[in-house]
Amino acid sequence: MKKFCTAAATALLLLQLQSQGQTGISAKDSIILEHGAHRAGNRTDADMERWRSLRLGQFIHWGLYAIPGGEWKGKTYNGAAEWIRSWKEMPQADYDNLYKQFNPVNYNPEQWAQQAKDMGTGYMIITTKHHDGFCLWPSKYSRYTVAASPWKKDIIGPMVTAYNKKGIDVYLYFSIIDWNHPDYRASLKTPADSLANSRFKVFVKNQLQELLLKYPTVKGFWFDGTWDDSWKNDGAFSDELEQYLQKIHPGLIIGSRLRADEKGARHFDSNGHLMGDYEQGWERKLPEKFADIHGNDWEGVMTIPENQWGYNAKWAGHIKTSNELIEMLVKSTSLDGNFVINFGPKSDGTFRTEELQRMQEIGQWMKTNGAAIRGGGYAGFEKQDWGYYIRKTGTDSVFMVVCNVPVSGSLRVKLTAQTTLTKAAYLDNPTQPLLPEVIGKNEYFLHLDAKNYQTPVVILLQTNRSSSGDNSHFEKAKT
Ligand code: JFZ
Repeated sequence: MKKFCTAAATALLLLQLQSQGQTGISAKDSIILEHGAHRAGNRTDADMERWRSLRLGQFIHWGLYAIPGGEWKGKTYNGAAEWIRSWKEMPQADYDNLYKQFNPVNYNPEQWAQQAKDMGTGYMIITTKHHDGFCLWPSKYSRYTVAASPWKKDIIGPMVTAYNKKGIDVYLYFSIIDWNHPDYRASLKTPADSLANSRFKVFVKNQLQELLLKYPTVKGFWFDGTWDDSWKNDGAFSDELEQYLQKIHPGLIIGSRLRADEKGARHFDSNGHLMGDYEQGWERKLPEKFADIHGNDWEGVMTIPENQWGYNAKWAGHIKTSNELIEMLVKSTSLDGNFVINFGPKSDGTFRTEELQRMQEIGQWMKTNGAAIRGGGYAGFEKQDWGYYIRKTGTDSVFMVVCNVPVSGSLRVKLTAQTTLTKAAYLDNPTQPLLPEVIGKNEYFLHLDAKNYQTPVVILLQTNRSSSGDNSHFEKAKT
């Protein structure tokens, strides 16, 4: 009997282990979930490796909201320009007729792609359909599309082609919330609501399938508008949808904002495991330290002004400078994340000068220093007073990105035991080495050239270490 019990227990344990392997849950999990995370740890396939290496992205919010640009009948809307339809001062019928004016005669996707390329962008995300429901592609499942506008033509196809031609990957933003669709329900209160919701789910699936078939080179979806009860309380559907999309388009990248588990938990399932391919909740804020990311791939999305994604004619409040955006990009890279800067083109298809200027200035910096960003990641230690360390993934090359030059002009670099600094040089001037001053055991000062630095300066370090596999040979210097 005892023997039998042990055998049964072993079999049960084996069974459990097997199912855990399939679902990505671990023995510590308190809840058994059918629609929780299906994988433990980050994806390691080539598509995900590529996404991870690109680091800098361009987000574009473009749609009918660019026409009012945050104003209606002389009044200014204080919210985010792309939300103007929800403002009581703007009759919804007025908004829903804006498509009759959508005619971006200066839309030049080749130029957009060139500008993005010049900024140093590795990938871009375009709003195929925002909350208003207006489709920038001629969807056969909707009448509320570019096809009904004076412009008539597809916006998305030429954009995908132009960006791909420049080597930039394209991701499609898609809002589940759809203010235009008669079957969209935020919550399901009656049997009629449930019926409408069932029809809506078919519609969503059709549109997504259509996008993948029409634009087969896209690399992923960027989902949004998934916070309403109707969506959150249907974890089975978002799970099925994710699997369906990745089946028809292997390698497709989908962030954590799409799904909910069967208990309504979003991004992270009820056991705390990330759902989807990367953490997609870093919006207009960034993690502070490596511990904040829990080892997950992540992406931060950032607006240049405060909370404005679509075109707003009057930017109010603080507008981020190129240097601030560069520092955020550096910080994200140093914490193993991607950084995506948002742009809101005007309704005629051109970018405002403030945005063009930032694209150019960031591009200028990326031209010299992009080697520290692309393929860069966490170096094994935290932020320093002078800035950030970034490691070229899988190598002994470590970049110091100096965002704050000390008044002394001296940067402290402390290595761990068994590690020596073999070389330090400005990234933009590799033949002129910086001679380190030894100030302690494996501890150095690098004396910067006295000059007025206008943008973050990058120093490339080469190190020599006797042990292998140890990543952490620099540590925060004690000051
Ligand atoms: C959403 C949209 O409502 C907005 O218009 C824009 O498209 C943005 C990228 O996404 O807004 C959000 C969504 C999530 C958070 C904040 C704003 N969030 O998680 O903090």
